Amino acid sequence: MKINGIELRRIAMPLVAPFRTSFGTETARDVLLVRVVTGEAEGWGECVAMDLPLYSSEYADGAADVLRRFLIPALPQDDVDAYAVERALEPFKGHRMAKAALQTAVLDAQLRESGQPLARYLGASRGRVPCGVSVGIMDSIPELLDAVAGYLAEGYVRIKLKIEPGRDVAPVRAVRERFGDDLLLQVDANAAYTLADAPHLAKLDAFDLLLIEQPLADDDMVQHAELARRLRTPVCLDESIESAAHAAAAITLGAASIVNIKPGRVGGYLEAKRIHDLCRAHGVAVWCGGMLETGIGRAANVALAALPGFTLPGDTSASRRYFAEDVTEPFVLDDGHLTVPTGPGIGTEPDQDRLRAFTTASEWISI
Ligand code: NPG
Repeated sequence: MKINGIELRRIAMPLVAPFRTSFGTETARDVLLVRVVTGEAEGWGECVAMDLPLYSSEYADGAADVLRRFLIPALPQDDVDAYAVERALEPFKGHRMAKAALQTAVLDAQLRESGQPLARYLGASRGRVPCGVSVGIMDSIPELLDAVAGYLAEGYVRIKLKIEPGRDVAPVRAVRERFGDDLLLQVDANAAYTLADAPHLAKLDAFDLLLIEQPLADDDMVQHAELARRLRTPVCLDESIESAAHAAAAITLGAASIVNIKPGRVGGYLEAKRIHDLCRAHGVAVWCGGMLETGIGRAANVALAALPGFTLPGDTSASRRYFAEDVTEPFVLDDGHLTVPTGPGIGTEPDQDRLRAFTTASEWISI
């Protein structure tokens, strides 16, 4: 495959409600999209970097800069496919979210040229995936209970509560008491605690959670292993796992018994699949995380979540969880599940009118 050119496009999408985590509050999604144009097809990739480097070191303007300055110029001239992109970008350190967006756009174009759906290419084993929802930190417990009740009424099969010091045990207790023992419930700390909080975090053991996600700092693999020994609640890693090598280290150390896979965080779907395969071989459950993606990123995540090792419901929520209007056909929950796209590539594309309406900037880079 030969690439003629690449468009970097920015779109601004208002969120239906502010989304608060331990590191900040998102009110809108400023998304960087990558569109790869070949002789026969075009492919889309969504960069999951946020506007501020708070979740990780990457941010949208930085991703656009590294793409135009280093990554796109390093692409091979001919015989381009997703693996060739991965090899060409390998010398550049970090910038996994930027690399993932470019690799995914190339992969999408490649699969559209050959008429193959992404889910089949990755080895998916299901036509629909069960969906969980991530619930942001709320000002009060009644507000939180109302939000959870609303999501359960929509059909979500698992609830994830964002927590932070001071807003952890009480909200979890309230949700467990109100919705009962059968509710699949987990928490996500986004690295807000230290090992000194272990006795406090152990109080969550009483609530029979599926997991606690990323309690400690990203680079605290050894301390996560120590924490895991002190908790009954399984420890799941998100921010700490940026590659299959990190996943292998976490499994060896006992730092995680469950892994959240986000393709953007790990540099793309090829590495995401390697992490899935590694975890599956070790009997470690994985689930698909989310980064407030539009339908473009969501479509690809749903394909990944259909692989056999994804044994826990993911943060693959419906479009309306975040957006009143999505840039693609919206993903709609059906009995708590999303249907895996069956068209070539990611199986969906942006609606041109809506794309235009959301666009704030666009730049074309000829190859
Ligand atoms: O459903 O797309 C989604 C979002 C799920 O909670 C979610 N994402 O830490 O996993 C996370 C979190 C996040 C939100 C990360 C915003 C980065 C920014």
